Amino acid sequence: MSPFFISTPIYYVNARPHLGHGYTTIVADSISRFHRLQGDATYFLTGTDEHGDKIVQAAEANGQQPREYVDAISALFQELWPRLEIANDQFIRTTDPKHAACVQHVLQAVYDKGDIYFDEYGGHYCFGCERFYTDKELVDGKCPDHQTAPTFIKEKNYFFRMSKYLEPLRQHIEANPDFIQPERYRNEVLSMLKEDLGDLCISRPKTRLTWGIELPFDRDFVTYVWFDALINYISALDYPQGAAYRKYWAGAHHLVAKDILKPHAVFWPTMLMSAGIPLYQGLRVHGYWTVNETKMSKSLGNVIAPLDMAHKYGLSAFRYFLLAEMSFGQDSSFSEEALVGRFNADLANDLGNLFSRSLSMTHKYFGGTVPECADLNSVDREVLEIGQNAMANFQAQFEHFQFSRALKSLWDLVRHLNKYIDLSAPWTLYKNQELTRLGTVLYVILEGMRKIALHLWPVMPSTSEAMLAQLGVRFDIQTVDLAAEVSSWYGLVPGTVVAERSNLFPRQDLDLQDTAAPAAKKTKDAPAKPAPAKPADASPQLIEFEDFAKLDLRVGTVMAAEKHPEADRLLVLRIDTGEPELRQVVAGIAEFWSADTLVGRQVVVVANLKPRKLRGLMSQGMVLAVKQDAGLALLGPSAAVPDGSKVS
Ligand code: ME8
Repeated sequence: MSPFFISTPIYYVNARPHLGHGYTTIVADSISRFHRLQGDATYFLTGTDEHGDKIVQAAEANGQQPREYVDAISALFQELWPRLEIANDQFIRTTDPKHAACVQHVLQAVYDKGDIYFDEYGGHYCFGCERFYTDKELVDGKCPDHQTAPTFIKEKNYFFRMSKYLEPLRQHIEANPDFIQPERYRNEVLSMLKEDLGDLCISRPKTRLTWGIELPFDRDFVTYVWFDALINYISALDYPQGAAYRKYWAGAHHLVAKDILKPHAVFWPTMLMSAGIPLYQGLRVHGYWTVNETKMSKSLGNVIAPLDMAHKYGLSAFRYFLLAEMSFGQDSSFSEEALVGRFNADLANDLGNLFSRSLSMTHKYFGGTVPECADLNSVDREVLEIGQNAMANFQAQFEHFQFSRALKSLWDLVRHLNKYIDLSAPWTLYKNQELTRLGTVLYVILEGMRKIALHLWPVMPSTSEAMLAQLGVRFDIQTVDLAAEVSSWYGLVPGTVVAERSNLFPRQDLDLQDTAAPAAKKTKDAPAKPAPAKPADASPQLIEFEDFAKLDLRVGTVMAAEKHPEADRLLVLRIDTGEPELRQVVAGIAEFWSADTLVGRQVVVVANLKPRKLRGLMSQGMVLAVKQDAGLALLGPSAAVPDGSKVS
């Protein structure tokens, strides 16, 4: 069991939590859960950064005392995380007394080492960044981050001899390629270190700011907010004596976005060197979420509230989307269109359908119990091979914070299992009563589904547990062996009872009401809002009830779909309408629906229509649909119902 410690930045309490904070913290939660699955001793830390000018100004603007204000905003963060299924081990606040004591301990150690000196300094100070800027760093005389003119401040302060440690730091980064990743940020820091970064001002006179931690060696000064904040990573572990520090610090990883690369890649390791504390293992840096190509900001009114998205589209979908959509290290643009598109394609179509049709086949063919797996043929062995690669890649990429690649690999297995179902046609095996072969095919599918569900636990914990429960498996982290999952395919016990149906990811329609971000163009998977219906015919022909009652309308699940070999407009559907055999329906919907988006969907079938041949293929009924200018909508039940249910 190796130790793994993961931290998020401690967030400023000058604003409510938004999507950016949500993303970093969900990533930290997922990676921590992944290490827990691997059996590592894992510790996950997050918290709030509560000192400094910025906070005092925000409290004043809110008509509150700093203490009252920080308590309220910090509580918003603390209350949000469990609602996003974030399971942090500790929530640290820089106003905690234990944190203040630790900051003073480290300051004293650095001071005793002779690495802190007193000096007068005049410079351009940005209150937004809470730091001095050199002339060279300003852009048109303004802070490049805040686009505001800095204030010239001349005062006496304490300085940390950071310059003394810059060369050892450079050597450490050169010798340890994994210290800062992805590579582009490692290179950025190496080029930063080519400049003369000088020393770091680490105090603020109390005449100007009192909301901070007092310097242990001069009571007229408080600690610079960054020197204070970075120490949270060890104060939380009860440095220097704490058992948690001794247990977890050796596996320390910090997760940040690129905005705070320099404090984490330069200030913090040089502080650690001076204080004689071992350096952290790894810094992992991600890019920004943007909305319509701009960084989120309160003033632009484009801030996305994480909980709104989770409520609207489901927490699992939201967490999955964040991890799958952002290529770790690069910027990514957030839009609800993209979220809905990915939801419908990956979760509703690929994963949801795999679950719903496999469980319903297990019920139909084996009374709902996992069948025995007999000898495998080459088609089955191909599934196992694709599965092994998918899981091995998933694990390797996840370990290296490449979440989008990891999920893409896992979806190779999801998609291949859907293909394997079509290829093996269990309905035909059943019709021919080849039950041993049918059992093997279903076993291979169900076991693949179990593996997929298990690997998704770090990303969508409760849904993963629900998927496992549908397969009759109770999630128990103590018994998970991820390495063994790659090499063996026989985890499911034949005879286990599985759920009758699964409706984990019902398709979503885009709903842009109450959304901050303006809509962009619609995606293929997000149908446009319907155009108003044409006025009804003024004099519809009336029929007797008895005539209507002649219609036998049934709900059925599309188990397979393919293009008609000889007609572009036709699709050939195989629909489970609860009868011993699947119904073949030839439908003129190919213009509007692709075969793979239909599989797993419940539709309404006219079941007592006289069979007729359409371009050479027999069609046993029709599916009901509404045709509009915007496309063709298929009719179906609003929630899953047993196949064969009569529409009345
Ligand atoms: O910097 N995209 O706090 P902070 C992605 N208190 N991530 C984003 C984001 C976006 N658009 N916006 C914010 C501070 N984040 C200091 C940290 S640590 C010792 C002190 C996330 O509230 C991302 O993790 O400004 C970023 O690094 C962090 O919020 C900044 O949070």
